[in-house]
Amino acid sequence: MGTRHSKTMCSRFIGSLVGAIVGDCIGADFECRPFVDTLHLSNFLTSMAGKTGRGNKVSYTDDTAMTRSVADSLISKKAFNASDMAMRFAEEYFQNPGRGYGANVVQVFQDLHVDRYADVYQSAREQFGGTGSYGNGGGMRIAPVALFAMNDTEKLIQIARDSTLITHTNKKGYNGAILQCLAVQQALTHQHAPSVRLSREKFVEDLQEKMKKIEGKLDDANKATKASEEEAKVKDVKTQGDPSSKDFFYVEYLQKVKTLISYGDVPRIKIKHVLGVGIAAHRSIPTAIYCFLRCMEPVEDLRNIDHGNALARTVLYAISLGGDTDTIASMAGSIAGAYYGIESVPSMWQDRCEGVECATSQAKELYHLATGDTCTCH
Ligand code: F2R
Ligand code: MG
Ligand code: MG
Repeated sequence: MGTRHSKTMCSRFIGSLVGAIVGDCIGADFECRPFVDTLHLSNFLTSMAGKTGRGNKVSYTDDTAMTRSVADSLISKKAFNASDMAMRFAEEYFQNPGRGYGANVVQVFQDLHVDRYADVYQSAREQFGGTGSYGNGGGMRIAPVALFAMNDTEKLIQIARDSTLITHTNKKGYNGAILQCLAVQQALTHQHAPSVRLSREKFVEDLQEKMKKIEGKLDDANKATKASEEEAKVKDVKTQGDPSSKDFFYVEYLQKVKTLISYGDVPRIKIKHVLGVGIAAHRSIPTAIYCFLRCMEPVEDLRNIDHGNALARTVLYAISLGGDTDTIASMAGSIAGAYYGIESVPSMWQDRCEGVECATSQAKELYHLATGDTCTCH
């Protein structure tokens, strides 16, 4: 297919998956802490740098384990295949259950295994008394979908939704994953031009435009589960509230992101309060987008550990907010990596974080599937 896409695009593919990994690996040590002291974070990085020889890697968690399965499935099937992806999620979990999975998603893996993947959407629909999970587990693993469907937004939205529904059927869960996927796509496809900086306001407005269409549409997620339209409506009433109601939930969260960005240096406590740092998709995915946009500029709170690299700043800032640090840093890292490319991921981080080699090779395969070109960088 020629060389329409430059080496830089390939670097951005790798940057996105590796950016996600470094966020997960470095953030994992701080998960669930209400506050993260930047001195503590700085000490952690120093001890990470000092580790040499065997066993010097910082481990990844469920975020990366599931992202790897999404990428493997898309690469091996060259399309979205729900059964294949579900099987990969569950098998990966049973091989390595100690990666810090969400409390309820484990039940989905067990049901999938027992039912032998007969209906891969059934168990997730039954979670939380039929309301489905709104955890951020869909968003945390979605980056490979953005790479795979970079050039086709409709396909991207469809795959993001259908792949998330395997575990998360609550509207906030799967629409959050779609939002995160769109943010990675926008960062990836933004044309870098000398002296033209990304407009942060426009970045958010473009996402709002897309989410307005998604949240304004009658909910059709259950079609993906092969239920009839009527059944889907009944289920929606039972599980999500009135399916004809159009709530612009994420559009409103994005408005808060835009306002906070316009304020400049806002104290971290305010970000935690307004956007959240929790395990719920809606209290973490807009936060990750905010972290990426905010950290295009220096952050006063990070002055002791900021070495001027905007990608590193994004990951460290996300962790410094506390709460669901591995996941918010991973999602913010995947957006930042898609924008800045692999060259911006500090080499010590690449060297010390588990799974970077695998992510690099998956990114190259996804680049080939998306563009027809061979990735020769890195
Ligand atoms: N699980 C964790 N962290 C906990 C501590 C881990 C510790 N460090 C360790 O090593 O063990 N992190 C991982 O989970 C998050 C992703 O979770 P996911 O995949 O969305 O799972 P789940 O179980 O579906 O949802 C998570 C929790 O959200 C609440 N919740 C979701 N939907 C709900 C609903 N409809 N009603 C009420 N609550 C709902 C529940 O508390 C779920 O257990 C990432 O942070 C990942 O890193
Ligand atoms: Mg995790
Ligand atoms: Mg987490």
